[in-house]
Amino acid sequence: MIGKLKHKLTKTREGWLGKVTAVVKSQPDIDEDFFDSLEEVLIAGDLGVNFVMDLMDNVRATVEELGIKKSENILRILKTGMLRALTQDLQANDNVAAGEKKPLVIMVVGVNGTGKTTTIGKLAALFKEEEKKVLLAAADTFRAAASDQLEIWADRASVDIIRNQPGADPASVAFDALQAAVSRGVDVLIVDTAGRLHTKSNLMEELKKIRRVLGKLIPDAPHETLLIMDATTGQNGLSQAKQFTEAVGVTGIVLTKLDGTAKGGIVFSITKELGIPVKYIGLGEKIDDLEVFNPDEFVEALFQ
Ligand SMILES: Nc1nc2c(ncn2[C@@H]2O[C@H](COP(=O)(O)OP(=O)(O)O)[C@@H](O)[C@H]2O)c(=O)[nH]1
Ligand SMILES: [Mg+2]
Repeated sequence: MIGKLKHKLTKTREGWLGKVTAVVKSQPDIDEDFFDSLEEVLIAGDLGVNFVMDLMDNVRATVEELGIKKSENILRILKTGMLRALTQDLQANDNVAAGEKKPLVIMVVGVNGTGKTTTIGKLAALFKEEEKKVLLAAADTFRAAASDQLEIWADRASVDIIRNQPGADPASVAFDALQAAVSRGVDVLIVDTAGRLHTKSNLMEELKKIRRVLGKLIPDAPHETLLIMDATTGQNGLSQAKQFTEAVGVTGIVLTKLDGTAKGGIVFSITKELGIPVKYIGLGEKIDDLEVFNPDEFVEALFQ
């Protein structure tokens, strides 16, 4: 597991950890210059200014407290600080647990191209592995190709799908799918949604309507609303994310495309800026390229 993660995070690790290591080598003594250089490479590494400020406070305090003089000790301190940042202030990082609710209803939201449909396919496969009965709802009816794409993933994961004509009311597709999920004894219903409509405010209204309609059949549905974020957009993804979290009550983030980007440090600013846990990470385009996010393993893989 760590091996794969380590491999997939190569670019992120090389992007800033390599630079931290270089700073440590060229500035063996911890002084103000060293702290400045360290702060600079962390900010350049897409960790987010606010996160880096907090982290630096934490690092300075630890250095002082322990009387550390040599910069070679800094990686260990950074690692501890980063792990703490990912786990503090968040409730237990409970992952979507099928079984407590039946059907467990997961709504998937996010900007076009972030990886919603792909992630749904991968999630379906994960639940199938747990021997859950899965149903997909193609409520992205805005683009004609979207339902076809979801159907391909449904086939790959060997799960059923409820779809309608392009242009059909997304909320009615979601409603039909939830009815089908109840009558077929489905364990997990995953609802795909559009990432773009004619205007952004329409999209948010549409997503709210889907939520309301689901809640009419099962009052606490959707039980989980996953926002899909593309790691390659770095800090820019955060303002988009805020729009979704304000409008539709996001309960967890899935950070996709962590393979092949140097911007994986975005994980830290997501946690800091949104206060919503990252629950899964996407590490590629294949069906098994999705992992439950584990902060310990993630930080371990980053520093190896
Ligand atoms: N490398 C990589 N590509 C991904 C990942 N997740 C999705 N993609 C790709 O991103 C593109 C958009 O994905 P899609 O699921 O259609 O996004 P949607 O518009 O949000 O539904 C596709 O080419 C996917 O193969 C990932 O974790 N890693
Ligand atoms: Mg899609």
